Amino acid sequence: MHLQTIPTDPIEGQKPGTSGLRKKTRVFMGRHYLENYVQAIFNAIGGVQGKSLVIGGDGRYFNDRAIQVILRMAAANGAARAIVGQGGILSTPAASHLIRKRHSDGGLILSASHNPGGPDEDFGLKYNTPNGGPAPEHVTDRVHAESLRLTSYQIVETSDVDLETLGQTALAGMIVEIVDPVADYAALMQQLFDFDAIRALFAGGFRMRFDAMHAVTGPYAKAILEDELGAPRGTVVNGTPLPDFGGGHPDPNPIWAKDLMDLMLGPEAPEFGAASDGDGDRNMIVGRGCYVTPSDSLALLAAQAHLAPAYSAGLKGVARSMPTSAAVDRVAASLGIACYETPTGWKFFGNLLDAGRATICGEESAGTGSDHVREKDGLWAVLLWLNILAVSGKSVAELMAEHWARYGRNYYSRHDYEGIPKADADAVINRLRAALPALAGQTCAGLVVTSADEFGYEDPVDGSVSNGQGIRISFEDGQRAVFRLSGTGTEGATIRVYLEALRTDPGQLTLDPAVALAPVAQAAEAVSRLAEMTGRNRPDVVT
Ligand code: VG1
Ligand code: CO
Repeated sequence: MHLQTIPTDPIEGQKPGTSGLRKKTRVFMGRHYLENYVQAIFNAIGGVQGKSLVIGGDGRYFNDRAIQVILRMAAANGAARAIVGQGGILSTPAASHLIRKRHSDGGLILSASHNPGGPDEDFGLKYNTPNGGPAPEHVTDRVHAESLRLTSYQIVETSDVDLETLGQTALAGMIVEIVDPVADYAALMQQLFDFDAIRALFAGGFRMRFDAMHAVTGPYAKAILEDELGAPRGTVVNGTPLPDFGGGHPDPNPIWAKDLMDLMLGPEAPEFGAASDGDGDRNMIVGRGCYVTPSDSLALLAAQAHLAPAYSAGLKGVARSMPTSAAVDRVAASLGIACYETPTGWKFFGNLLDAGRATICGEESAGTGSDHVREKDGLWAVLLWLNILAVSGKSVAELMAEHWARYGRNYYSRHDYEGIPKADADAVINRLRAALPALAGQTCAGLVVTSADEFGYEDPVDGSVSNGQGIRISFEDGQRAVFRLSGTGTEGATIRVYLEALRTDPGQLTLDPAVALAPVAQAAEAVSRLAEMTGRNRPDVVT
């Protein structure tokens, strides 16, 4: 075993996006690519000498190989301890919890989330800070800068570490501790929720299906829902993590979790359905005959969280990403608590959670979470829903109907245009940006624009500023269109168009969402000329 300093050249294209660095797996497997990025992270955080790191991932192809490289590099850079999920597995929220619980100096999470996995698909890696959350922009900027001036990296030459056997071993002076990936997380969930009430719910015949989409939450969901809470065996489907997620996108939405949708909207539907993504931080919620949009789920959870023990004293505040619908704003107003609007990406919630300004946060992309960790948390959202269902005794459809009757309904849909040549996507956004100053007061496809701007955020805790976070155009009557470029794709550019329309009239609460959103969809096209400029007549994915 010996320490090596390997000369290397800076590698272009190591700029982290919305959630860490995501690239084609073969790019990560390319010569020095992973090594450069890991060394850049270590350098950016002032080295890892004497530090402890949590390491784990969603089990996708290359997860295990990458962990071996990271461990050898951490040891070579003088780290004192690596805490690794058994088999290299840790869901993103479980990793966040472990970083916090073990007071470690941060963690490395290997995942490309909901993106497909495999040698020709996607891989990703991100650094989370000691608070358990994704690195904020000033840290990722430093990582990028380090990646551009790197001349060498440190690694020890040694045989592979056994990732399967629980317990401690040594690697070139560094302790490698292999831990059960589920136990600590399951214990945390037990503290937050009324497990007795949920157990009684299942004992009383309540049935659900949890689709783990062949991704990381399978073992967590089986341990908690089936073993702990008494849901029948078979409640969790697709529960074994596979390196290629069974060939699909582990993306919990009505498109990629179609089997679950079909079940829930069909005659054999159980009371409740849920799914989670590749790394376990997203959730989809669907009741019998009733799909719940992520924005509505956030609002409902904020309104009913007091039914769960951890939130019985009320919420300090809530936060949502800018493109997320304003449904939760209406709940916050009624509760008399603050509601923050942040840029897309969980890293922007970190300061609000740390400062105790927000308790529950969420994104329209199926991410919801609270101050129990510093990541969004798929199973947490499912358990909070179960807790609310158990204590209220109501169905998902009843809860949503009552919610809309009280607060109004924010109809919502996101249209994704994928694989657009970057120049074309930039042209659409640049044209829109240039048009913004003259838009207010104009009529677009029959709707009057009430305001139009490009979202910029000043963090209320540390004052840091993030500009260029999406174009938002508000129309009369609570209708809104938002345009932004994805920061997580690995091929071409993805334009996301987010559409919203508020209806408060009791007769307007059960429309077909496509009908409710048709006027704002037309106005969005009129104002952006997206179809005309990209030649795309319809979105690739509608959620
Ligand atoms: C997407 C979502 C965003 C989410 C991010 C990471 O980003 O829109 O809401 O935070 O993915 O999710 P973008 O830039 O492609 O729109 V995931 O589950 O990493 O962990
Ligand atoms: Co994810």
